[in-house]
Amino acid sequence: DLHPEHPGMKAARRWLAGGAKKLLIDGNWVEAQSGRTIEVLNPATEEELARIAEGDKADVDAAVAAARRAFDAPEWKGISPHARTRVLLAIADAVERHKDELSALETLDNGMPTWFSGAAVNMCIDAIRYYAGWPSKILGTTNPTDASNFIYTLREPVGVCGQINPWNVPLLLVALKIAPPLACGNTVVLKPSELASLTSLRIAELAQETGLLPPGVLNVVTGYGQTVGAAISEHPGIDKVSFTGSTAVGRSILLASAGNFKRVTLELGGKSPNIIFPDADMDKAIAAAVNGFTRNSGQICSTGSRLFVHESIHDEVAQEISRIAGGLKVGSPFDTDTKLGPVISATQRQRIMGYVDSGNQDGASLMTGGCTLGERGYYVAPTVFSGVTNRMKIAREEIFGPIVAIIPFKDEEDAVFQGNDSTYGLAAGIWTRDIGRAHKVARAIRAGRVWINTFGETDPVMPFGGFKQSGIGREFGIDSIMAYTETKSVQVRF
Ligand code: TXE
Repeated sequence: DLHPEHPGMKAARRWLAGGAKKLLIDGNWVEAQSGRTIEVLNPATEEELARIAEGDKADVDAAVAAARRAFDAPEWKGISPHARTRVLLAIADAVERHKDELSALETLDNGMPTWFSGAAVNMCIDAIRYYAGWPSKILGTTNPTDASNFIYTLREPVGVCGQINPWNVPLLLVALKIAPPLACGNTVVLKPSELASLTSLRIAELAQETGLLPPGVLNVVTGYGQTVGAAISEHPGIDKVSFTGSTAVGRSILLASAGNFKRVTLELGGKSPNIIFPDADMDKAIAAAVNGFTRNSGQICSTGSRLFVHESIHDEVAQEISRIAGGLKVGSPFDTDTKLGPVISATQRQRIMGYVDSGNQDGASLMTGGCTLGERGYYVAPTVFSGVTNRMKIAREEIFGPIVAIIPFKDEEDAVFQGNDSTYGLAAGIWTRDIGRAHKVARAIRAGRVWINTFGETDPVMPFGGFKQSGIGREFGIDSIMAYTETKSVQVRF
């Protein structure tokens, strides 16, 4: 099962054959101090794919010390913004040259279909290049005052940044956690998810190979959340922590970070409403709704997991969505016609199946799916529940699997009320041809990102993050630049 037909497979296998993957600390690739490693499984075959170093608190300490030295060193602190631009552009170019290899590696590691890992590498490159443009545009202000004064502000880097990532779209998230802090002149200690660390490690290798990053500017410590992740969030030597992952872990990070009042950015779970009004372009709305919960097998924080459909069309839309979703090919992520690969792990598959049971018990109608598929690999069929009420567990909790809850609504006010009736507020979709209604509902929905007549698109120019329990702060766009800098105001009395 080597998939030689994938253009990046040879290079990916060659890299994997290079032995257990190490930690990047102070510019060197080193084993964990404990010498321990973690077995990484290919979710499509359940076989060992690689071993990564099992870092621990001692390794985090070493990485933080290196990152602090690098932050204070003139080779990084004193350089021109144009030099930081060149560093980021060189990293983006290196990623681009290894695009196919990274796509193959991501699909082996995470199980996402190659069409999605290919798109994710492109998003990664775009995001790095977008932030490569920022260093020379991070402006302070000159502030009005009287004739005896001069007052201005500077935006300065925050310091050492602890970056904790999940496993769902590592290629995009590694760009988001590395490029903005480096653009602003910070240094980084990155912890990818123990379930999917490989592309982050490979990109860190490529970044080091540019020869432009002083040692300690970028460090990577792989390992478990309870050890490496907890050590980062508590560490007195870390100035800021940025975390993407579950709401429960986000809460523990916020508590742990209070010790030294770290700046905190949290991008957490969602239960995003996607609302179809009866005047929508129905073919487009339905196609996007299916894509909105099946893409990456629903393992995306902004998955359109609550689909609100006007009661007058609920039954026919539910039928059509089930027909399309039920026909999507679930299978080897290397088959070019596969739409859904496996989910990340046996544990995740079990959690998802628990929600199928819950939907059935609560009396929702199971229209299609509701089962696992195949004998090997963590495959779950696209699953549609219709006639769901917003009070059911499948409408309240983040499932992170290919399951949609279709919920009828009466009118605009009801759609907004039910859409907002959630502890989450990450994203929302609105489908209507009425431009006034589209903007009115966009304002009324309490979510960090709203799509009108589209769903699930990502662009580095668009800030992303959550209202309510979906997080704190925003990433992407200028918001990341603000999040990775501190304001200093300076007064000169003549
Ligand atoms: O996420 P975790 P898991 C949701 C989704 C999924 C569920 C579980 O519902 O089913 O979370 O996934 C690190 N201190 N999302 O368990 O645990 C961990 O090692 C510091 C939604 O994989 O949040 C990993 O690097 N760090 C989400 C990262 O946190 C800790 C994306 C994320 O893992 C830690 C992922 C601790 N105590 C999961 N414990 C989204 N919406 O984007 C774990 N980690």
